[in-house]
Amino acid sequence: MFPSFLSLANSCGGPLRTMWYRYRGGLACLRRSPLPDTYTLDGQRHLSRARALTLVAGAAGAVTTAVKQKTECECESTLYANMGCPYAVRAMFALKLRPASGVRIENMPTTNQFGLMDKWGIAKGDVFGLFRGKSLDDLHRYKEWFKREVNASGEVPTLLLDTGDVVRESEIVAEYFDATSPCTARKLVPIDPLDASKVRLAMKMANALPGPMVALLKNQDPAKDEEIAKTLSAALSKFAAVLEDKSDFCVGASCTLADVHSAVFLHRFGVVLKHYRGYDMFQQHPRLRRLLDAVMAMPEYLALLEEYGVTDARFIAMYELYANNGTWSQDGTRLAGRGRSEFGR
Ligand SMILES: N[C@@H](CCC(=O)N[C@@H](CS)C(=O)NCC(=O)O)C(=O)O
Repeated sequence: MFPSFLSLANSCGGPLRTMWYRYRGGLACLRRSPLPDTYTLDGQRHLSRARALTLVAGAAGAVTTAVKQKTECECESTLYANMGCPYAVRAMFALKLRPASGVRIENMPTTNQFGLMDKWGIAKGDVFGLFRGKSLDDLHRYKEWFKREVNASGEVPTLLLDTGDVVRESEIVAEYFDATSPCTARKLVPIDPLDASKVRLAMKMANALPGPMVALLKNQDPAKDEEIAKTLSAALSKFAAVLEDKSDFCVGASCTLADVHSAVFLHRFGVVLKHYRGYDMFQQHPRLRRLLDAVMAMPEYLALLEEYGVTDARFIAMYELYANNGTWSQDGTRLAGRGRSEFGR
């Protein structure tokens, strides 16, 4: 029955096709409703699988009932994200810039956060206070469910659509928001193909940044700082070289996907590399300071920072595990690697 309805819907187009997608979304929602009500982390109501199945049994396959079921399911798109992760923040920032209704954000713990929370407990290890009132067991089960049912890589950002489809990879999720937002105020990917190509080029150059940023922060051998910083600086130069010279944003006079892509990394790694390694990314690259300042003055970015209580101190606390490369004291109570140090010392 399903395939024949699909072909009918496809051949008729319009309302029937919409109905099919809604119906399919309803089913996907049921498939993806694996947790009893008590298990959800956001306090919102989700039907348990058992309750959903009971309702489906009553529906007896009627399309209209299934569509109604979807409404009862309160299915909407869910962005699994986390302020602690710069990739996830790309998607969160893009959603602020290109809003859409019906997208709710769920905080999904990262492996890095578990690294702190498993040792220190949630009260101290959950630096952004994303998981207050939850137990570690709940969080681990939640993450396992996420890997099993939504994204096997366990990565944020991941966007689960109300159809059951999954959109993943930060720049792709960000671009999805850009393409689907009903908001007409700005586009993150310019309509003009030449401008769009410049955005892509800047993003491609920015892809070389996270590797050496993380490497420098995790580096436990001061003698290797110089070499890693050289690689990082070369990547920063290549990125800066393709940026707009008539404005402080990457391309054109306003924020594009390239700014979303790069600024979230410049922001937090600017802070933590200075704190933990005495390395100032912006000293040799003032153009990148201007880019970051332009983004940090945007109301949408400021709103995001305020919503999650982002401060330099919190970034510093969150990246302590990296700065020690995950080395703990023997009694497991404190981080005991290199931690904070001068550059090269
Ligand atoms: N290439 C991915 C990278 C995303 C990523 O590495 N996210 C990290 C957190 S910053 C993650 O979720 N890792 C899996 C985990 O922590 O379990 C993207 O651009 O979205």
